[in-house]
Amino acid sequence: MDISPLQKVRYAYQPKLPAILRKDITSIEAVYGEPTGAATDADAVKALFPHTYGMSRVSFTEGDNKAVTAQRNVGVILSGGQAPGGHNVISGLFDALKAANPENTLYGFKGGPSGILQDSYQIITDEFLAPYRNTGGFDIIGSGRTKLETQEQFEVCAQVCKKHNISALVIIGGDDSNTNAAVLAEYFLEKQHGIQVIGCPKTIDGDLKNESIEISFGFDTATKTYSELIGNIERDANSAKKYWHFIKLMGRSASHIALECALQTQPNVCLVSEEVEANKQSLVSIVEYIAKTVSDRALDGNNFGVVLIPEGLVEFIPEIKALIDEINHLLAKEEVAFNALTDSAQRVAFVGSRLSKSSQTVFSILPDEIQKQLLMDRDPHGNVQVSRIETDKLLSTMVETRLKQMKAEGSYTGKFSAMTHFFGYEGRCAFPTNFDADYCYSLGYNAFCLIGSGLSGYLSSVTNLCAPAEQWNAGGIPITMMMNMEVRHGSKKPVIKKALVELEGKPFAYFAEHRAQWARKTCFTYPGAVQYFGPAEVCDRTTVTLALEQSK
Ligand code: FBP
Repeated sequence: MDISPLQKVRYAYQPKLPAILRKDITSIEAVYGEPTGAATDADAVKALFPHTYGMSRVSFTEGDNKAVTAQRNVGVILSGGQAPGGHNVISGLFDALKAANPENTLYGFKGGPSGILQDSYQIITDEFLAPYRNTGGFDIIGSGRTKLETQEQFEVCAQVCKKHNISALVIIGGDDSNTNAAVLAEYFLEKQHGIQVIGCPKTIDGDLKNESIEISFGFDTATKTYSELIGNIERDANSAKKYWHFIKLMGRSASHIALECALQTQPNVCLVSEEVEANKQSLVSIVEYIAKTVSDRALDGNNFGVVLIPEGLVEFIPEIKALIDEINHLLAKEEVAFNALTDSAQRVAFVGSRLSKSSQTVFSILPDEIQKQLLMDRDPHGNVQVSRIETDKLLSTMVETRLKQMKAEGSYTGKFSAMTHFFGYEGRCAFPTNFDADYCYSLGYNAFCLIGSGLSGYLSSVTNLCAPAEQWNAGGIPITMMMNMEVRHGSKKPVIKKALVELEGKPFAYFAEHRAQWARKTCFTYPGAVQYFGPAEVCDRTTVTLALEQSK
């Protein structure tokens, strides 16, 4: 592998662990807290998870755990979209496993969950792992979006594990992958296969969180990477003073990424999907709001600005949400007839003619390209692939049209020239920040401690993240406590409840307090590139979201 100078020096970085995980691994003991429930729909979740529902929270403290040294083989799977730090989860897991017993073996299943189904694996050794430590990406073993959901698949997993004498699996994934981890843990217990399952909270989207999972890994690095780019664009806009930049940001349904980037860069507009939904804002009113901001700034001679758009926005605009729901049901019901059509115009006509009157009207005002994008394949979990819907272009085009009307009416006199961008993939494999490097290594190390304590159906939890790493707490929470029932592919399923932006939360409140000023004036802030070496206040700072959430 050809390596860059930064990659070379990052190999030498020693990730920081919480104090408790720095102890001799045989003296890290699990302490059990209160039994847990579910996010909502407790009875339904309990009925589906008789062996893993209601388990207690766990924290680690100094004590005695000689049992951790028993020889064991562990399998690891990277699941779903890339997030910076995945390699460090594997590094932490590997180091803990070898600290417990040098005879232990780590199997990395290749290409995501399909790797275990196909028994495709890589034995992780120190030499193999070395070039991946503290680097971004999931290329060490690859990732994938195959969903482990049928009993047949679970049984294949059990047989593959037995073949290699694997007694524990670590699944590194987001909400959907950890939902699968919980179902698999339940199945292994029911069938008495003797295979533990532990999840690790991954996703740049930041939507897998609660009080025990303060943030999913990758959010820190991804938002800092996007914020650097947004800051650079803001400075360009403020220098040339001739463009409005519409920037769509990855993040699926939740607007955590857009909000965090807004807090870091202070753009003129940042849409927050959760607020759009709460206020039942229509597409037309969103366009009106942006057009008004553009025209107000034009009064001051500022024909430039920056608009941030969360990628999931369309799903939260009430009339478009209703349209998407109808399309989802329709595509699930008429899958065969729809898939038989190969021409995209025919597909649009097929769907258009089967919609309710109100959804037909909404569908018809959308530009052709957006209509087609709404019909693209669902992901394996039945979600619309929001990252492929060009909301940035939709909004900039509609704002331009509205400004032309305003000009004709005499209420707008400025110049409007728009550029569109989408920041997503460029943030998912960046070198993890010091925070993500430390956090991920700790999550992996901690995952092995949960295995060594005989637990299954737990999510690795490291908390108190605004404090220096040595003060972090380590433990685990039952995955079932994050679950509720939701409609997927047309029927109700138990899934981890997505954590959306809370409109009563401190990060949104701070944004709401400042946005009018950021809209009219030019208050851009320029975060600059992620720094790996230098003063701690630059290199080790957490996100603004986390800092505000944990502020007293
Ligand atoms: P995960 O939920 O799997 O972590 O996905 C993160 C994500 O980057 C989303 O923000 C985005 O919508 C999606 O992946 C894109 O998926 P793909 O990589 O399949 O294009």
